[in-house]
Formats: sequence, structure tokens, C-alpha cells
Amino acid sequence: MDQAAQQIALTPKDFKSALKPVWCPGCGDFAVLNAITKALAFMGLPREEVALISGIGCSSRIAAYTSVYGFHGVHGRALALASGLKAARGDLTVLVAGGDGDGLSIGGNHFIHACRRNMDMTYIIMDNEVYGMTKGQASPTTAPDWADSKLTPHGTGIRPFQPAGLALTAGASFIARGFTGDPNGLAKILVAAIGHKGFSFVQALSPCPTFRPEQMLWKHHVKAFDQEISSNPVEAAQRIQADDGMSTGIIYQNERPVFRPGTGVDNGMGSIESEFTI
Ligand SMILES: Cc1ncc(C[n+]2csc(CCOP(=O)(O)OP(=O)(O)O)c2C)c(N)n1
Ligand code: SF4
Repeated sequence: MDQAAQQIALTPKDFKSALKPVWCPGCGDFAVLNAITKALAFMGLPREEVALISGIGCSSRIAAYTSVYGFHGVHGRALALASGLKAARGDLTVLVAGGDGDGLSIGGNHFIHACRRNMDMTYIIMDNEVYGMTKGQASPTTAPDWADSKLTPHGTGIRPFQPAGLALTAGASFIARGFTGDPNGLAKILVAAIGHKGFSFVQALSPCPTFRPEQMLWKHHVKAFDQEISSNPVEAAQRIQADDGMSTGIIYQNERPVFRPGTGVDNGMGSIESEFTI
């Protein structure tokens, strides 16, 4: 970097907004915010060329806490919003963030289709295995025997989703898992995810000390994957299935065509748009 560039280099702090997060003390989402701002500063991305789109939930508040363009959207619709933005402004670096409820329950259909479509964006799910904002109901990643919610006093009895496995089957071309107890490791993963051309999915294990205090013990269970990044989906699937869901690192990365509207089947949008041109 030359001297002039060094003088204007932004720090992680420059990527934070003036708003103070209202998350509970100890919430893992603080570390996700730190990891995102660290990654953006490291990559030297201009703030006006980045947008962070979120849904609704404690974790989705994150869009307001950065200084890049942001949109705090509708529950479960962050990926739909982000896809529209990327279609219109392919030059922007698009990040998408939200909770496991937002992304895998109400937004589950958008998630699988975003993986399939492989638009160039990075999606971070802050996974605390609970609906935090609405006071602690079970989510699609909650273990079947978790019985601390009044709505499911005997547990859900339902097998949880495996987000990395779901992303792989649906077609995501970059899949990783990070932990908020290791914000530097998470920032490194995000640098790789943002740099990847295609749909990058990052599951960030992000404890909710308020409704899942037992998750504060995750730090004793999380470990690094002991294998290199795989570009083979069969190998990656085996690795995900053999794991207890607590291993971190980049699991899978592969190149495949990135969807850009207008480069695939003619969807007729060109003629529709011209009808509206004055
Ligand atoms: C259409 C719609 N349905 C339900 C809600 C209520 N709601 C708000 S946040 C939320 C779940 C949040 O859980 P999660 O996405 O896991 O995020 P967290 O709060 O744990 O970060 C729900 C169900 C809503 N805002 N909009
Ligand atoms: S309720 Fe849980 S997820 Fe929400 S801010 Fe508090 S600790 Fe974080």
C-alpha cells in the first residue's frame, strides 16, 4: 500500500455506526459485528461500495450498527432484498445477516433458493438455536429435547436442521462455520467468504446468554476442523455429517457459474422495464 492509500485506510472502528448496540451483555452478536468490521477494514473496501442487509431479530439489528449502507428489512426476507439489490447494483459488495429463525424458519425457502442461485453475496447466520428477540422459542436449529421454552415444555421432538449441510445440498459454493468466541478466526473466514465469487454461507455460532445460558459452555466444545477446505461436495457432506456441529473453519469452496440477471434465460424484464421508461 502506498503512503497516500495508507493515510485514508479505514479501521474497523470506521465501519461502526454511532449507534450503541442494545444486545444483552455477553451476546455473541457483538463479536459478529467486530468480525465484520475487521474483515471490511482488512479488505480495504470503501464504505459506499458495501451494503449490509438484514431481516428481523436481535441479530438482524446489526445492519444499524455498521457505517456501510444498510437495510433492516422484514422477518425472513433479507435474502430476497439482498438479491434484488445485487441484481440492480452488481458492483456492490453485498453482505446479508440474521438469525437462525430468520434465515431457516420463515426465510428458509429464500435460503435454499439463494444457495441454488449462487449470486455473489455473503450470508451470515448468527446461530443461537433460539428465537432471541421474541423471548426464547425453539428455532429450526434447536435440539429436540430442549425444554426451557413454555411453548415446548417437553422439547420440540423435531430433528434440527444442519445449516451447513442444507447449504451444501442447495448449492452454496462457499460454506464455513465460525464461533463468536474466536472473533479473529471469524473475521478471517469472512475475508475469504467476501472474496469468494458466488454465494458464501457462514454459520456463526453465536451464544444467547439470556435464553440459552448453557451456550456459554460452547467455548469448551468448539474446535477447528482438522481437514483442508474441500471442493468435493461428497467429501464435504461426509465431513459435515460426521461432525457434531461444533467444528469451525471453511468446509467447502467451489467455483460454479454466478447468477447475474440477464445472463441466464431471458426473463422478459428488459421489455417490461422499457415500457416503464419515460
Ligand atoms: C412476519 C413476522 N413473523 C414473526 C415476527 C416475530 N419475530 C420477530 S424476531 C423473530 C425471531 C427472531 O429469532 P432469530 O431470527 O433466530 O433471531 P435472534 O433474535 O435470535 O437473533 C420473530 C418470530 C415478525 N417480526 N414478523
Ligand atoms: S436475547 Fe439473546 S440473542 Fe437477543 S440480544 Fe439478548 S443475548 Fe443476544
